[in-house]
Amino acid sequence: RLDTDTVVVGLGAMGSQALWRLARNGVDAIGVERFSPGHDRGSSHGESRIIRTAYLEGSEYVPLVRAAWRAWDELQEAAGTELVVRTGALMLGRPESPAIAGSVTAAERHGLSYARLSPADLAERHPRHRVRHDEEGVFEEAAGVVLPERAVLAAVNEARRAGARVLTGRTVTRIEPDPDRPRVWIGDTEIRARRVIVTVGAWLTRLLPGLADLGGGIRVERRVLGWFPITDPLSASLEPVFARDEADGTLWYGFPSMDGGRTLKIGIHAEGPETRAPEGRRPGSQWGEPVDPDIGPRPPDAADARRLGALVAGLRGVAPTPERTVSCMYTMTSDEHFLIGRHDELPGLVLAGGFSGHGFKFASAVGEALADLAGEGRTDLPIGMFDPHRWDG
Ligand code: PYC
Repeated sequence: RLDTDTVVVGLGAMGSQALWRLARNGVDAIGVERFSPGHDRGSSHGESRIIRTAYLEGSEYVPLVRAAWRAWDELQEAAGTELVVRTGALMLGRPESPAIAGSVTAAERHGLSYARLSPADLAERHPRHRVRHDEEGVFEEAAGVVLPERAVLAAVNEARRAGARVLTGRTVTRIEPDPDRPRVWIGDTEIRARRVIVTVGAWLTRLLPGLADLGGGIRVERRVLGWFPITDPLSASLEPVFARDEADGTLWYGFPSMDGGRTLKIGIHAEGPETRAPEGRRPGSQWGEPVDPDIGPRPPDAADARRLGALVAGLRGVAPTPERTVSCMYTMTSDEHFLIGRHDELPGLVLAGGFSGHGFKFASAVGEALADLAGEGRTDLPIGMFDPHRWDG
């Protein structure tokens, strides 16, 4: 049996950051990871994640993105390694699309600097993107790429260096909530703690089945991404990350080359009309193929490669056949906002999950908030909108 102050179950994006913050605060903490940190079996891999500030998913997120930028800087400094590459971001779509209208609203409400770009401006400044006459762009400088595997490894290494114990290759089989002494079981091994932070990504409702129906249901879904050969560099400088809202509701995104100009990565965040959200879901919310996280998402097939290749037609100087494709998991909430905090029916536990495909950029601040909640029971970080009780009558 092991005893500690705080156990962190799951050391992906969020848990690794929480463990580092706890250890840095001098808290005795144990982190448990089913695979090895930086693995590709969850939702914290794939080489690149977007960070942007004019948040199209809701201007309420802007204070948390700002906290995340600050917290990423703190980890970069502690670890002495680059985890965030600033590239700027380009949002593309029709003026009324969430990518354009949502980004402009967030920027205006928070006084963020941005530029609206016409098709002619785009042709001149961002020739990679082929847009139609009725589309436009919003460019913001305060954006870039977070390096996910590196970020997880840096946080776990720094946590270890600050005194955390890290158990890898160990699967948590049960968590017993308790207001004073919750317990975590790894097979027959029991860990007793004052608090347990649960950051298990797609496994959230496996470990805590009582949450499965929260807010109308938490669902794990498949998504695909692909790396496409660059046939024309078009410019010598690093291109911005981008997200593009198609007229049919498809929202896809991409990154500058992270391999010296060889390939460019794109992915599909939300599909268009053929997978429209069922009644009661947030408009624009898409429900993709469900995934059993123990089995993992179905590998990409030829149809996925063709679907990605069709989107790449919107880019100049990129070949239409991917060099590599992968599938990954999103853990969706019904309103696509995160779950962070405590739940009355799970005393002694602090949760973070349901990141709905847009959480990684916030991991640095979420980890800090989780460590605060486990320690003080409260945080000054702006996470109120992610309260797991927000759907309560
Ligand atoms: O949060 O920017 C984002 C994003 C892009 C693709 C999936 N999430």
